Amino acid sequence: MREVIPRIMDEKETTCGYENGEYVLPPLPYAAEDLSEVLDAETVLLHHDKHHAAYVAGANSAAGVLRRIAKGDLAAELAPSAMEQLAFNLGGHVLHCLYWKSLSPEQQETPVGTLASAINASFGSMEGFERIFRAVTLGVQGSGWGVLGLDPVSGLLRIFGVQRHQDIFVPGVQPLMACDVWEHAYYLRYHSNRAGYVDNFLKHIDWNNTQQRLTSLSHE
Ligand code: MN3
Repeated sequence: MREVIPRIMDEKETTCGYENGEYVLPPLPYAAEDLSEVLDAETVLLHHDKHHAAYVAGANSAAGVLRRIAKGDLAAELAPSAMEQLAFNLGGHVLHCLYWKSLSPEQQETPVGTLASAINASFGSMEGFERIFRAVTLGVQGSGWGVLGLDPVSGLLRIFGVQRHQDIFVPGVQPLMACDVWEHAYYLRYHSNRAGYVDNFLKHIDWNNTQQRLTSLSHE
């Protein structure tokens, strides 16, 4: 009989924190105060150390419940709610990992190379991208995200509004860049001015990271 393989992916290949069978909170890729041009350090620390950490804990808790159900130690009737908890919390973990890497402390030049070509092919121009990105992120009702992703059918880049952490509507979309528009992401500095936050976010997108993600997908 084949041995059960506990992991199907090398830990180094995961795009977010996972070690020794547990989801883990990766450190910020910069100091919290380094983002001061776009966000205050208190918001960044609360967001990372409290909110993101809570999604990591929630994902581990739900995954633990599902493991116990699979073993027969808990009733199978608990599976649908545990699955919903996993989707919400793991979705939060994935998108927050992407969010931290989507932000750059320095203002960025517009993309070049293959990413610029992909943006032009998908939106006509950088202005076209920004027009849709602003409208979608500002249009997210309540808590959610604006996500730049790769459409698995056309190979074009698309911008999606994601409700909560998991309702993205098109299965198979590969997220490349994400803007958190839950109020905890921006309220201390921007208050109800989500547009001001999104405009500043747009100036601080780490396009190198987006380019790397696009390149790694193109080579799969
Ligand atoms: Mn958040």
